[in-house]
Amino acid sequence: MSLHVKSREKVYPGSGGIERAYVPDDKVSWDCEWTDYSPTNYTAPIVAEHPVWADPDIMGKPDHNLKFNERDGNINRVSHMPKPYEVIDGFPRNPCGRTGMIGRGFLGKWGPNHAADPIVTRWKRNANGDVICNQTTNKQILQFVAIKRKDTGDWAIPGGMVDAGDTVSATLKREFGEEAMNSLEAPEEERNTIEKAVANLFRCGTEVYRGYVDDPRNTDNAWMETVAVNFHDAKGTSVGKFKLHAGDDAGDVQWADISGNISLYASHELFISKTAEILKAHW
Ligand code: RP5
Repeated sequence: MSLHVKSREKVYPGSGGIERAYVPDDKVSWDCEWTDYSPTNYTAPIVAEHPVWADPDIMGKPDHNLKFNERDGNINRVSHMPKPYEVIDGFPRNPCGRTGMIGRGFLGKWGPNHAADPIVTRWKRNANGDVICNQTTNKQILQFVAIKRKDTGDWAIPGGMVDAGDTVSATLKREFGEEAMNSLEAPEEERNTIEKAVANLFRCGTEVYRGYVDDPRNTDNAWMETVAVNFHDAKGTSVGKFKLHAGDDAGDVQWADISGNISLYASHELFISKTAEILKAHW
């Protein structure tokens, strides 16, 4: 994972203008001593109210009983990073360095917040059904199911949080169903066929990434991690044949062309570029 970029964006998304403290590139690493570091303390009101998906507030409560770097009841607080994260004065510390903000922002969990990202792909085809190649690289063009996020307006993989006690594979299917399939242009009676096609495609995926996400919601004490899995419909006869409906209330969904020019939410460009590499597609 490269240096924090999105995790240092000045204005915290959805906060109504709360700003992070400025962190220069050379001070991101915790190895660089910085005695004057004065991060903004922000936890969104909705998180502070302690809904079911969020941890209790542990600020000022060093004797809290959250168990970091291990399974804590049905909550997975183990990081996908190679080493356990540090816990300083009772607070988990972001393994990728400073973000200019402490507290949890909009993230529910202290420490890692686990997500899963389903990357559903097909080859781009012309009206005759022939696969289209990029004229410069002469490589086949890949498309993936992209959604437009309501919080930032960025295009993204339709991923979501792994609920307490849930598995990554269940989350991959659920999130794809909720965020992308609901907008399929299909009459009600076709839904069964579509659901079967999705269930089949999701039986066998290729893991393309497991680890930290440079998400704009990250703080020094709470951060996103994910498992991104590719489900490729090589023949375009399964999920790949369904049209996606853009522009309804559920937000935009589309088959987006994959190339090196693509700009996506958080670290999603990295996951998409790895997918293109694995499938030897145009980038
Ligand atoms: C990203 O946030 C992950 O890669 C995943 O796509 C997403 C999960 O958060 P929500 O979409 O549930 O807000 O870091």
